[in-house]
Amino acid sequence: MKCLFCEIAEKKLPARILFEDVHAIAFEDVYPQAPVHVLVVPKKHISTSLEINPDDNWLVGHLFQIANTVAGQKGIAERGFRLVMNTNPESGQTVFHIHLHMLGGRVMHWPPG
Ligand code: DGP
Repeated sequence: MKCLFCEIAEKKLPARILFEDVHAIAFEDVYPQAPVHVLVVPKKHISTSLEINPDDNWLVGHLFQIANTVAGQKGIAERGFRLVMNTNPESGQTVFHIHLHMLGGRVMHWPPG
């Protein structure tokens, strides 16, 4: 079965791309849950956070750095933003290719529900 985020990373499907390098891509979430809702996605296919290998540790750190960059571009770095990675169905994961949600532009609530 085709992976949605692999297809976006390969430009086979459209997305509003905000950042891209050889390792990762960041694009607007199509169902935004906040004024800023960006998905930061590695180009390497990793299904869930449970499949992150020690060799991928740098890549996960890279996703956080990209999220910081995009938060700066969006002007919300100082106000604050939330980074979330869902793992498996009870968390709400629906796309099984890891991605960091970067949410901001409004006050976030806790617990997140
Ligand atoms: P999660 O539930 O954590 O697996 O997050 C998946 C996110 O992906 C969800 O917020 C909606 C978003 N999404 C689903 N399909 C598409 C799509 O085709 N394009 C974009 N840009 N986002 C999508």
